[in-house]
Amino acid sequence: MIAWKSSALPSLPGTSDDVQLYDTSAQARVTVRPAGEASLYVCGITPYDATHMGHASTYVSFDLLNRQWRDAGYTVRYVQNVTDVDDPLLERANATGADWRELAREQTQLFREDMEALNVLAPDNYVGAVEAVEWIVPVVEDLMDRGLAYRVPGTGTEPDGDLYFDVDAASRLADGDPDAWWLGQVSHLSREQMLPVFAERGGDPERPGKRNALDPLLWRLARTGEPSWDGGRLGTGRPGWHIECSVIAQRFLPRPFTVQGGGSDLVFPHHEMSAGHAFACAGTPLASHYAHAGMVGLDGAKMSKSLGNLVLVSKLRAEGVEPAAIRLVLLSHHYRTDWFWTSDQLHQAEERLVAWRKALQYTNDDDAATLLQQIRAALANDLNAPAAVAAVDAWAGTAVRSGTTGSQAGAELVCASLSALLGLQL
Ligand code: 5CA
Ligand code: ZN
Repeated sequence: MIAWKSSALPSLPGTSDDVQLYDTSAQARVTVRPAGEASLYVCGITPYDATHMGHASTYVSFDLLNRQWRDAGYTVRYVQNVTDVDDPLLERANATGADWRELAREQTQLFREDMEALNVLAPDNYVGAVEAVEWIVPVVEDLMDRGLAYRVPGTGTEPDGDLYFDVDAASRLADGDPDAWWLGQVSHLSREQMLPVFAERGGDPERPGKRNALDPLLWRLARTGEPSWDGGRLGTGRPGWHIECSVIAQRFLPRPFTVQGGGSDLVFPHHEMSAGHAFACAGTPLASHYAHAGMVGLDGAKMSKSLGNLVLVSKLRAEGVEPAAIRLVLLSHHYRTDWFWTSDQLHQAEERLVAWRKALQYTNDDDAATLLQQIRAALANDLNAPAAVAAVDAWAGTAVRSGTTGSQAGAELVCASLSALLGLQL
C-alpha cells in the first residue's frame, strides 16, 4: 500500500543522546541502543471508522521516538500494518451494507490524510493484511508441520479444521535459550489475568477442542459470506490477527527489530502472541523492546470505535481546527499516561501556539540553543513531551518579558527544533 507524505526534517546542530524508554517486557526503563539501523513496528488501524484521538495519540507518541532516533543520528526503518480484513471490519460492513473492501479503502485514505495533517512521519512500508496473506500461508504451514499449530474439530456451527497456535508447545521450544519466548514474557500477566483480557480482545477461550484456552487463531477457514483466500495446505480461509503483524514485521524488519509499539490495549494478547509466533517461526525474539502508549478516553470511558465515544481528527480539521493544535494537546500528556480528551485542552493549545509564535521575534541565539538542549533532554528521558512543552513555555515567557528584538538565527533555530523534534510548525 502507499503510505502518506512526510514533511522535510530540518537539520539541527549536534545530536541527541540515546533514548531511555520504558520497556513493557523488561518492566523497566532501558537505554535503547539500536545496532546499526533503528527499526520500529507500530500496529496500524483496523479501518472501519475514522481516526480518533486515541489512535492519533498513539501514532504521535511513536513519531516522537522516530524523530528522537533520527536526531540521535540513526537511520530509521519504520513499518506499519493496516488490518484491512478482520471481524470488526466485516461486521461493520455487513451492518451498514457497505462493501468491506470499499469501507477499508475509504477509512485508510482518511487515516493517511489525518496522519499527514498531524505531521506524523510516514512508515517506509505500509502493509495491508490482505497483501500479507500469501506470506502468512507458508509460515502457518511450517508451524503446522512442526507441531506448533493444530486443527480444531468442527461443531454444529463451525467448520472442521480452523488452525490454532499451540502456546504450550511453543513455550517448550525454550530449551534453556535466554531469548526464548514464554507465555507472559511481554505482558507479565498471570493466567487468571490473561483469560478475561483474551476474551475481550478478539480471543475465544471457550472454543471447544482447543488444547489451551489461550491458544490464538492462526488461520480461519472460509465461512459463507466471508472473504477468503487460497491457503494451500491450510485450506481456503483468512489469517488470524497476531500472525498478520508477526509476519509483516519479520518480512520488512531485522530479527529482532528495535521497538514494537502500539497502544497499551495491545500488550495482551496481541503483542504477546505476535512475539510467540515469531519465536516459533524463526527462533529469534520479535523485537528487542516493547513500548506502549496510554489510552485516551472521553466522558469517563476509553475512546473506542465499538463504544462510539469518539473525537475524530477529520471532524476537527473540517471545523477549521489547526492540526498543530491537536498535536500539541497530544504532546502535553506523557505518552504512557491514560487521559481524557476535553475541548478546553484544545483551546489551551491554540493559545499556546499564539504565544509561542509571538515570542519568536524576541528570542536570542543563546536562549534558542538552550531550548534545543532542553527539548532533547526531555525526549531522551522516556519521550517526556510535556517537559518539552513546559520548556517551550518557559522560553516564550522569558523572550516576551525581555521585550528586546531577537535574532533571525535564534528564531530559525527554535522553529527548526520544534519542527524536527516535536513535529510542530510554528
Ligand atoms: N489493527 C489493530 C492493530 S494490529 C488495532 O488495534 N487497530 S485499532 O484501529 O483498534 O487501533 C489502532 C492503534 O491505536 C493501536 O495501536 C491501538 O493500540 C491504538 N488505540 C486504539 N484505541 C486507543 C485509545 N483509546 N487510546 C490510545 N490508543 C488507542
Ligand atoms: Zn498489530
